[in-house]
Amino acid sequence: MEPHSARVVGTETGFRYLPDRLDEAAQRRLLAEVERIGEAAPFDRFVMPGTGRPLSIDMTNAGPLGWVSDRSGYRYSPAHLRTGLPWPPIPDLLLALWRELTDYPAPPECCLINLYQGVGAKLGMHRDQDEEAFDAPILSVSLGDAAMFRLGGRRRGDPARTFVVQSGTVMVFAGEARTFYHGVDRILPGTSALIPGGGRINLTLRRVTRPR
Ligand code: MD3
Ligand code: FE
Repeated sequence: MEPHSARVVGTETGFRYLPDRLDEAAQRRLLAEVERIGEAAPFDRFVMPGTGRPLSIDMTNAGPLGWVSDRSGYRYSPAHLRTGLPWPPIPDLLLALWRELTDYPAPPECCLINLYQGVGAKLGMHRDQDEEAFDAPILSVSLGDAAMFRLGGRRRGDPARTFVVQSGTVMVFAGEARTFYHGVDRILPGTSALIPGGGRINLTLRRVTRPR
């Protein structure tokens, strides 16, 4: 599917949309990796800083640094908040994808894994700005049920495009697109048989610290 945003946003912004970049076999391999990661580093329902309100999705991480949230704020942590153990390594398949699709000179440090299950699962419009390496791209991989993804611009009020992201889709946000507001409006249940019981998984690869 060709999202209008590929046209409207334009390649000069650094946004790349690659539907079906992972075939079914690769999707299944990656799902198996996510299940392994989830056993070593159990998914958490983080709460928002300040309000303490829980998010509507579950999260875990792979890599040297994991994105976490609690009442004191968002941050990157070298260890799982409950187990105290380091996060499992980022799967090789994802590191290879990063090397192939970005020209960034250092590997990603965080693979944040978002699990969307149930009708209320969504992610409000936000920017990813907890990283020091703001020049590094972000790479996203979707598995399972399709989602309505919303991509805005640099400012919260900028016009936004909404399009469907399906299992196997890879997106790269580099350059200006790295700063764009984005969110997930809702999941389209029953659109994929990949995940037992349904649901959607999104993996984002991020460079957190500046390479030295
Ligand atoms: C555009 N995840 O984890 S991935 C997130 O589908 C997040 O779970 C969504 O936003 C999800 O922070 C969207 C696509 C994505 C990721 C990072 C971006 C789009 C982005 C950073 C800048 C601009
Ligand atoms: Fe984000």
